[in-house]
Amino acid sequence: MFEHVEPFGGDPILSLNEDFQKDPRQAKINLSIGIYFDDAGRIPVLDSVRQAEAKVVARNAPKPYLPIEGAANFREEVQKLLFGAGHDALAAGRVATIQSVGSSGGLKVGADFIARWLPGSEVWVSDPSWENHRSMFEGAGLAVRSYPYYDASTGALAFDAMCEALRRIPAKSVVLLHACCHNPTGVDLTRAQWDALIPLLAEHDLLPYVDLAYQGFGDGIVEDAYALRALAAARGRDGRPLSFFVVNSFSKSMSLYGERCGALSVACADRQEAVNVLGQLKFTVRRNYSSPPIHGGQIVAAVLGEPELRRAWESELGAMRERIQAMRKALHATLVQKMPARDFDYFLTQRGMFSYTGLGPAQVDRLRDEFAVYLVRSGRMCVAGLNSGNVEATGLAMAAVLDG
Ligand code: KET
Repeated sequence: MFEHVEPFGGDPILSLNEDFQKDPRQAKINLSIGIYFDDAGRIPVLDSVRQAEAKVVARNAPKPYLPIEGAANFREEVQKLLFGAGHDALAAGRVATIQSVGSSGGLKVGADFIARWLPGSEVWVSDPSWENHRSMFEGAGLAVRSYPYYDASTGALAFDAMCEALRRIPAKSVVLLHACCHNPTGVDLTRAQWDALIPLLAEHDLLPYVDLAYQGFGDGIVEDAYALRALAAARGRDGRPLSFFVVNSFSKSMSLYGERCGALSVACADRQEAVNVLGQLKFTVRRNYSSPPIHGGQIVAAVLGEPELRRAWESELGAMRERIQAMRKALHATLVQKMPARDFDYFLTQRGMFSYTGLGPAQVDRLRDEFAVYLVRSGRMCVAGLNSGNVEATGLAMAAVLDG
């Protein structure tokens, strides 16, 4: 029956993280997976989350199946977080939101919806992007292509080339965009660039699909939602509100990775469309995993909805963001000291958890084999894995690899 089944080639991120766990070397440094570690190298349990969870457990509530679309309080809090309470789009009832199994689950439900209702649409992802984007949309049966994004020669955004390419792609194509903290490059659009891009998308009848996995790690919770709010204010070619998808995640922002908390929201032109879209998202979920889990979503809803917990979370998230920035500075300082002729300013200008180091696969392999420093082979470094105990060693190892 299964003789023809081929071995799994492994995942460029998750398999590497598994290899790291197995590495017996004491002084190993994990800068591979996109996880925030604290200064002691541990995955933090946020205080706000711990308190929220205690409240959820104390309720001693029964555990029925959630509705297919997820818990109402969770969905409402997500909408307010993304768009701002009282936003016109929410008041108009034109946003359909489902609770998803991580934002990955939301991405796939959205991809399945597109495959069913916009079957000829191609999906365009940035070059480069999170490796799993391509894999997920292809897994839904969609053709995936890429648009220019990162200019390796300057380390900056190739914004003109990006716009030029998007002007030429077929109408109704899906354009995958990172709202902030681009994975893997750490290079984001400025507000002015979003303001220029959005009318272009509308004019060419393209469907934006925004991935917001790192809200709060760029400039702040509200600041990092700028693209969403600008999209929500935009009009399509027909003069009606622009339609777009957004998936968001609490894996990183609440350090809730394994609870798989995320959501998919679809902004529609009007309330009736939103009702129909929500219905079809439910149908997709029902014949896939039926309904999402309760526990993590209730923790998120409590953190977002209870003012004291919310304040505590915002300050904890702010501290994570600042710690990453401090690590960027520390790494930069070591590298500049070792190699003063070289430009390492990109570590300071790139945003969020990741930096694209420009190291090639052979250099990444050397870092791992000789120095036990793990990066993704694309040269992506998770800066959130640096801490005061390993940042200098990382800088010295990088300098050694760059030198030889
Ligand atoms: N989108 C992006 C851009 C992203 O980086 C991740 C995870 C996800 C979605 C999925 O997150 P979820 O936990 O399903 O809400 N990225 C890290 C982990 C992974 O590859 O799964 C990473 O890039 O290392």
